[in-house]
Amino acid sequence: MNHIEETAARLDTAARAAHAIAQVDPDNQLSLEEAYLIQCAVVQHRVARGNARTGVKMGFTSRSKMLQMGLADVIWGRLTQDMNVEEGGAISFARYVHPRVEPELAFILKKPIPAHATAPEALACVEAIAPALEIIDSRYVDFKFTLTDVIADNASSSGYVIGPWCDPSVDFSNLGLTLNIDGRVIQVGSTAAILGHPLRSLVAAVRLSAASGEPLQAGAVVMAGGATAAEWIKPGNAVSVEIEGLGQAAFRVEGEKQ
Ligand code: OOG
Ligand code: MG
Repeated sequence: MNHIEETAARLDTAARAAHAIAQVDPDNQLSLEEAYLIQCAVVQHRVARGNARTGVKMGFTSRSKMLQMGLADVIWGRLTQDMNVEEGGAISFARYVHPRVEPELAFILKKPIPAHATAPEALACVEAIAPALEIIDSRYVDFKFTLTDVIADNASSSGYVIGPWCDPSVDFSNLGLTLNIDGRVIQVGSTAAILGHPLRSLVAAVRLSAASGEPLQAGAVVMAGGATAAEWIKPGNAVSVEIEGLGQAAFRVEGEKQ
């Protein structure tokens, strides 16, 4: 097994066993290209177990997230069917290492988007937008990583919850949003935090996917990135996001309270 395959297998096993592992590239020896090759191989393990690809997620598209994690480059990751958590449903805490949640906006496409589409051209291919939550779960000890570490770990992706699909012709450039845990507002923000306009995140997702030879298809979901810092979640938590004019998405965390 080569280094890429061996590292991917370690990350995949860590995700399945919900065990933290040591960083795979603490000294930044890998190139970005190698890190994405590892990510691609990690996702192939999931696909080989029968999980279809459902779309992509963007990371570090807001200043809050960049500051929280100490990294300033936009990254992307691949979503699979098993990561989709039913809206209003529950996740089992035991299946995660140390999960966090963040409020996002999701897109779903009605047509493939050309690789170099402008923002208006990309918007014309969007079927709908929705309030969404991303559950991130780094497979690394203490949720600590370098840029190449987190890319290899599929950008910490582990779950996503999508609320009601809404008409994308509304102006969603600056919608107020809250992240709520157990009935308390825990983060307040705006969709404008996502690269100034979430559509910019979609344009970047289109470009990056096409550049890696996997252009986004009709039906693909794109998670635009956290609009605020992420929050830890624990067994018993009821979590929701509310975006002005779009509605809510929610889930519960099941498991033994510590
Ligand atoms: C990496 C993933 C970042 C976002 O929305 O910015 C991300 C992490 O914070 O663990 O999903
Ligand atoms: Mg995210």
